[in-house]
Amino acid sequence: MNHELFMQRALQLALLGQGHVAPNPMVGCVIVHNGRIIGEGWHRQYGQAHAEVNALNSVTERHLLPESTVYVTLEPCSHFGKTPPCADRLVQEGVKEVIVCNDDPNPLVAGRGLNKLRQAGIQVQTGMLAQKGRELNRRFFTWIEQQRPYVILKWAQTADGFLAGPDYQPVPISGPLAQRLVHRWRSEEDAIWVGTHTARTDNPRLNVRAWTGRNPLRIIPDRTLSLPPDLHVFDGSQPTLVFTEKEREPGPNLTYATLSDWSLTTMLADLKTRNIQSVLVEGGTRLLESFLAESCWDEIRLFRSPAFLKKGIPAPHFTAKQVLRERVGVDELTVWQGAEGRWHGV
Ligand code: AOF
Ligand code: ZN
Repeated sequence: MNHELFMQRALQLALLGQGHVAPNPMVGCVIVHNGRIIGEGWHRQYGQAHAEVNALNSVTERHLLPESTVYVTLEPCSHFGKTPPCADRLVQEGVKEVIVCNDDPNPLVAGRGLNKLRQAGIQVQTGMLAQKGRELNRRFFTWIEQQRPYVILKWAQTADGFLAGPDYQPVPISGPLAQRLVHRWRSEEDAIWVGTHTARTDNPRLNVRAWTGRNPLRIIPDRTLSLPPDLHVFDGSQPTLVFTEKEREPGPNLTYATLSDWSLTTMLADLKTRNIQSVLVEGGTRLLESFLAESCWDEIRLFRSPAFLKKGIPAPHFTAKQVLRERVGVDELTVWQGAEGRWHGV
C-alpha cells in the first residue's frame, strides 16, 4: 500500500485549515480500508473539532473501522482541551493502525497520545513525511519548541547588493507585483515589525491594501518614546504594540510593553506570551542586521532587482544553509535557515 500517498493527502487536507486554526497547528487525517479512503477530515476552526474527530465522523461504513488505518499529520492529542482527547476516540472506535507524521511537541501531549494508542493495542508508526509536516507547521513548531515566534526577514536589494541610497534614502527597488506579494505575506503572519528609524522616516501604514486579508499586529520598538504621535502606525486603525523602556498608558488599539532588558530575545519572549506565532520583519537595515547577528530568524524573503545602484547602504549579509525556493517571476528569492536538514525541498 502506498502509505506516503495517503499521508500526502492528509497534509493537503491540513492546509485547508490555514488562516483559521492558529495558534493551533494545521492537522489533516485520512482513514483507509484496504487501499480505499473511507473517511477524511481536518482541523477546520480554532476551538472546534480536531482532524481525527472530523475524519471519524465522516465515515459511513463504520463496521470497517477495526480493519482500517488512520493517517494523521500530528500525534493524536491526549488532553482535555477545548475538545476531548482524540487518542481516546481512536481507541473507542477500535481502529487497527495509526500512522503519524509529526509527534506533538505541546507539553500537554508530547508522547502521551501515542502511548495511549499503543497501550490499547493499536499499531503505531510515526515520522512519515515528517519534514513536510514540520514545514507546514513551522510557525507552530518554532513557537512551542523555541518559545518565540517564527521570524521571517524581508527586504529588497539591487543587483549589486544595495538596499538604500548612501544616506539611507529609500530608492525604488521592487515593483507593484512585489508589493502585492508583500501585502499577501502581511496577511499571512500574526505581526509585522519595523525599526524606530523606519517608522519615523518612511511613515509606513503596515496594513494590507494590495491584497485581501487580515491586518496583522504592528510592532514598533521605541526605546525612549520619541516617535511623533501622528505617524500612521499610531492611527488606531489596527492594533499596534510598542516596545519601550518607559511607561505609558495604552490608547485605542495601542499597547505599550515596558521591557526591563532591551534585547531581541526579550522582545520575542514577550511576543510568545501574547500568542504571536509569527512575525514579518520589514526593515530597516539595522533591525534586519540585529536579527541576523543574533541568529534569531527562520526564513528570508528577498527581492533582487536587475538594476544597479553603484553606491549606497549594503544589504544585510547572511549565509544560508539551504536555498529552497527560487521564484524568478517577481524577482524573488526565498531562503530558509535552520539546523542542517531541518527543512527539505518543497
Ligand atoms: C489533534 N488533532 O486536529 C489538532 C491537535 O485547544 P485545543 O483543545 O483545540 O487543543 C489544541 C492543541 O491540540 C494544540 O496545541 C495541539 O497540541 C493539539 N492539536 N491535535 O489531535 C488536531 N489540531
Ligand atoms: Zn485532538
